[in-house]
Amino acid sequence: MSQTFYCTTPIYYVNSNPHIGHAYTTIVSDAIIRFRRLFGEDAYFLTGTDEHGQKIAESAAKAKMEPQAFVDMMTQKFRELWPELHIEPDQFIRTTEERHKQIVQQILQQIYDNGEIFLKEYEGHYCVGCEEFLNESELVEGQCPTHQTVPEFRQERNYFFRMSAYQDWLVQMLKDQPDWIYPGRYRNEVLRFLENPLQDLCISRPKSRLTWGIELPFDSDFVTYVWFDALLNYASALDCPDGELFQRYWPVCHHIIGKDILKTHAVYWPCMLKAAGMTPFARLVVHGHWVSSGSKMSKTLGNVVDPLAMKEKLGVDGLRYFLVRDMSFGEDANFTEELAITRYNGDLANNFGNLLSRSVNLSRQNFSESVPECGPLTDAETELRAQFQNGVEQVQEFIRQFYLHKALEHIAWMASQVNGYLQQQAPWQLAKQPDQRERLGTVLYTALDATRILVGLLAPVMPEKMKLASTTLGLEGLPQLTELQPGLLQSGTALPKPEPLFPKIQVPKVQQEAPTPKEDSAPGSAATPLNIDEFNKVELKVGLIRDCAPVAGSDKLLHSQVDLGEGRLRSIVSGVAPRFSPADLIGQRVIVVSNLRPTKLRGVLSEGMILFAESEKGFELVKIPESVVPGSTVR
Ligand code: ME8
Repeated sequence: MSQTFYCTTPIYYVNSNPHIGHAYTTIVSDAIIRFRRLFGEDAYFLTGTDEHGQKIAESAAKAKMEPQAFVDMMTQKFRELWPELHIEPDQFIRTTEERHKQIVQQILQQIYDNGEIFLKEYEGHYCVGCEEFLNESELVEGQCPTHQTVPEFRQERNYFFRMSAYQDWLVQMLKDQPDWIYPGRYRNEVLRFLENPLQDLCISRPKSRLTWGIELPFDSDFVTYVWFDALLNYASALDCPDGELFQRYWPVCHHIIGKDILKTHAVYWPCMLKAAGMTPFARLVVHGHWVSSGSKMSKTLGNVVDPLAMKEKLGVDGLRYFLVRDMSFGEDANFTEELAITRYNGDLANNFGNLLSRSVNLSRQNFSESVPECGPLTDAETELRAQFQNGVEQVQEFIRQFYLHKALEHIAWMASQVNGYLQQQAPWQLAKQPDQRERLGTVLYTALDATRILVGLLAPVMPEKMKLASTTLGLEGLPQLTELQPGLLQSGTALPKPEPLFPKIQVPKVQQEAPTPKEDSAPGSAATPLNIDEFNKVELKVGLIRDCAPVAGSDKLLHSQVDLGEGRLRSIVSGVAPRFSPADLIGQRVIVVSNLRPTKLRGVLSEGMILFAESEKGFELVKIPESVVPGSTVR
């Protein structure tokens, strides 16, 4: 029997339209599911909408609509968006569905009967944005740090869930299963939160204040707190506790969420499950936020990017690729149109697209529009084949670790290896030499065959474009996992005329190109002395290199994502590829000139300069101790 896998997204609030953050989590989950299916697993994918609570009731009132009519209208926007983004959930759940309400009531009753829910007088600070009471210690200058609003002070009788009783159990779970909350920094954040005593959780709202919710089964004067209702969607969608889906998928439940809802998922949810006598989820996988000008993008803050508008620019699959590739999983990432187009042009138009079109076109021209025969292999082909064999395993490993950005980085590297191979073998020259025909066939076969493997690896992220690419390679369908090994392309397969898969996009002209630097002064000559005011104009900062990859089509350039403590990563290109591999640089603390005018190198945005010391090996890293935080000034 094949291995099972269950992946959920948060169910999104329907108080306003879906935005790029919602699209991100859902696209990442969809890609994970497609990868798992490629690996032969039986994978199930759930998403949906969260439709109760004060925030929704207020939005409905603003829209002058009944809550039910309002949520019926809004949920459609999410449901209809997903297919447009090539997202194919197995199920879409709404918390206003009768089956969900019944399960919430059953579980509440069960926990109440177990004596874990009690009535108490309560006062506290309620943030409607979070739909949560916040402790004094969680407020920043009296405001909710996530929504930057002053919470309402409330005093009322409410039902409480005895969450404090589960603190020791939860801490032990986190210690026993280090990967349970992933990546580790979020596990550590939860452990730090649990260093303080865990409070009991208020799980009701009096109907005198809010009627838009699920009635408590043991007191009709109250409705259920929206988070207690919403979290249960993950189990109610599978017909817990006896449904066949629940039996099959609950033990392999993976929740993918943004870091904004870590506490509810990592603390409230496992305690609720434990109290209801259910096993906790298998894993909580947490990603960072897309930020815009240093602030989180969110509906409440009103600085959101519309996914449909970006889809018009990059195409759906181009947008999916950019989102998955450019967010280092777990970290925040900056969203700008320019970065998105730069990534698209670099990885898709220049690297992969160019590889596909030139290998197909050259084969069509020279081998009667079909895949040539592969002759004897030289070291160059053997090495490329080995890189691809390892590459497929490496990509699988990254996906299983939820390092999706690394998987795509590796695939882009594999594509650039094939482009490098073509550059070296120069089939366009071989084509001019009649005695090199067999060799020409071998080179083009190798390039086409490698491209076929890339198509299979990229299909979970770009399903539609890769279907087209596989047609361009004359394949009947997308390659399966067992076919992702070199040498399986059938010689003689007809190659249809390729359509450009990823036409290049013009980058909007927001920044001027930097002026060409003056020639270096002659060796041995003294540089012109600067006065201190002139020197002070140069801003030097400590940067942490979070990610690094070769620039497609260049032997010299490396493209780093550098954390300067600005709430986003800077894109910086350095000409040090002959000396360092990306792995040498990732994780290093370096000095960055941070106020250089941004420029483009080989089409890649560079927003600063990493300083290296010249040496007999070319360059050395100027390392900064780990105790120095990214963004520190160097003087
Ligand atoms: O919190 N960057 O719903 P929500 C990346 N209904 N992802 C983002 C993002 C951003 N800037 N902004 C939002 C809720 N997201 C609850 C969830 S689950 C039982 C209940 C994504 O509409 C990310 O996944 O506010 C985040 O966790 C989620 O949307 C919050 O969606």
